[in-house]
Amino acid sequence: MTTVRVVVGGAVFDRGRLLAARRSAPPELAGRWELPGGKLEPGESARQALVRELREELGVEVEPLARIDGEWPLKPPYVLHVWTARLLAGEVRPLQDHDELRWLTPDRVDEVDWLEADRPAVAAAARLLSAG
Ligand code: DCM
Repeated sequence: MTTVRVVVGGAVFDRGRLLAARRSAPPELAGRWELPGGKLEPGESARQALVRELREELGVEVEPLARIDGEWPLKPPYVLHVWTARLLAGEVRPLQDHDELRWLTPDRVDEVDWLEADRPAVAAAARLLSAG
């Protein structure tokens, strides 16, 4: 029996925009855009993992807000969960795993080539942003 392992992605909001991050690795994912995040470590909650990953990858502090309904399959045994999060402090910089970052208004989220798994959560995040 295999237990699923959670990768948590952050739909990071700041001043009405959503953060998109372009992956620099591995080669098969490089150039595609994602909601930044990563794997939960043993004993960690999704909120804790998201705060840690975004500190490591982007150099910022975020406050996780709420989980977006749904769970999306990645390479087994991983599944993607997405949480909205608010930027608390710092300027995002691509410190690890990414080579470009972009802040997108909700009408423009389709302008980047999102990884397939992220698309439903990106659409939900854009609806939340549009609703204010
Ligand atoms: N992944 C994804 N969308 C995200 C985060 C991760 O599709 N928002 C995928 C890419 C990798 C796997 O999850 O196949 C593990 O990610 P990482 O290499 O960042 O740990």
